[in-house]
Amino acid sequence: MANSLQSEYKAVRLIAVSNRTAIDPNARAGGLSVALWDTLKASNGLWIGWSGKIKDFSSQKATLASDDGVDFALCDMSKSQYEGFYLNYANSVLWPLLHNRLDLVNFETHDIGPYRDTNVQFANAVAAHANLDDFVWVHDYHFFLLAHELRAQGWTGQVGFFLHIPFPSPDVFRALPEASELARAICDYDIVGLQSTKDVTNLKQFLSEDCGAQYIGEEDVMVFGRRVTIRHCPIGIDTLSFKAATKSEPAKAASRKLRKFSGDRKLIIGVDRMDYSKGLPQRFESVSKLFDNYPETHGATSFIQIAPPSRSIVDEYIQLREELDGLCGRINGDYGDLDWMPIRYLARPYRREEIAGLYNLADVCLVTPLKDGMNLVAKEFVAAQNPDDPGVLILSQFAGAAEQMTEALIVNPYDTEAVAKTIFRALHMPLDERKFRWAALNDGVTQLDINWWRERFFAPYGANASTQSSQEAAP
Ligand code: GDG
Repeated sequence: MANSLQSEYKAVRLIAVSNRTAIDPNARAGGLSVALWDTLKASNGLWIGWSGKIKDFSSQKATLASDDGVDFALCDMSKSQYEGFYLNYANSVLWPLLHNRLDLVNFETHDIGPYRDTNVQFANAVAAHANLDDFVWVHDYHFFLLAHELRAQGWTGQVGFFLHIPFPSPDVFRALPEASELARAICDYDIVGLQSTKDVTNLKQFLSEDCGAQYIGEEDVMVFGRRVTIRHCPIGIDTLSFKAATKSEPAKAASRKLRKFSGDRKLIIGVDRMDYSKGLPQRFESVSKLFDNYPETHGATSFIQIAPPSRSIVDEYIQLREELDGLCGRINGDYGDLDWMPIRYLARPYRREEIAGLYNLADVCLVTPLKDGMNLVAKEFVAAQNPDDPGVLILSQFAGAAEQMTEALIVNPYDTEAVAKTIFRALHMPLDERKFRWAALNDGVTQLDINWWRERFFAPYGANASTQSSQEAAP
């Protein structure tokens, strides 16, 4: 199966399915959109997703559009579907569960019905627009059931799945009342790609303990009478284009603007969707402890956090916003001075080029999620550095990226005292050590980029595929 997968994907059209597509400017801050846009653009593919529109009732008919070499088939949602599928099951049940936050899962009000219905709706859109010899590539936790629904309609074509967020340990996954249904449905995909080796181990363990999966070879399992490939595919960024973005006019303008405000102070940066998985309150506490424990940083160091709000009508996200507003106010109130603002917290999105310019200017980047599938910010920061005077990456051990980016300063984000100490170390790291660490990280980010990720997903022999050139033609 795997051999035919790779040979076919170069010749066939890709059909991507994800909840949000990058045709919607509001969805462009997400890592998934950033990653898929370039991949589809290079392959003249079709992208099926939510139109972003909420209608009185959901229409089963997708609207067609096209933008910059990519075709789109966009499905509307009804208000009750948006609430039941998107806000409730996907983002208040699956998102916290898969990020190990059982305390935040809405078990009492949870209802898989709208999730099932939406997976049927999107499976219908695939069946209406794809041919059997296309390769259907489904993305993320919104669509665990999609291949199962397609198979139920008699679809025999190839369907792959990539999970952008973590797959938790079997005991955490078992807490979901519909764990068996979802696991059964995952097995209707031909290939399942996961971000980290931990995710692969967790899924394999669940399938073997709860679904009787038998392992054949390094990657393949026999389960429910099917052969399924489970592959470790850590996502990368479009490194060359990101490096180019740091040299763009908007990048230079953004860094000039910030430099004017910050003077010659050392700069620490964080860039995250405002999400409880990203560990922002703990990060603010760490910065507060930096100012507590190291008075010499007063007036000499500033922290800038860019945090565009997301899912801002879900309760947990409203609470997070309030918590961050409070923490930032307290820290600036405690430590700030007439001519120095310790924390600049900007709860709004910036252009990709502007973000690239800010990374380039920063001395230290804080990527400290409590749990993260990969984390693209860590890779973008490295790509944006100046080789002669690179900044230092501080990275949570709980980000998928920590498996690859071992030359970063790896921290436990819950241990805020230790993170403060690590920030201080990063601010004073000698140039030689900064250069040495950055060069190793930059090699990884350059070689294992977005093209490498796509090649690896489709590659015939998982681990061996890592030697493939990132310059190979796009499918
Ligand atoms: C999921 C997984 C996995 C952020 N603010 C702005 C902005 N961003 C961009 C960053 C980066 C992306 O958004 C965020 O990357 P993450 O990796 O943190 O992504 P998630 O949204 O959590 O997405 C994650 C990812 O999928 C890919 O598989 O890495 O683990 O959770 O690219 O630069 N972009 C712009 N303005 C902003 O203000 N333009």
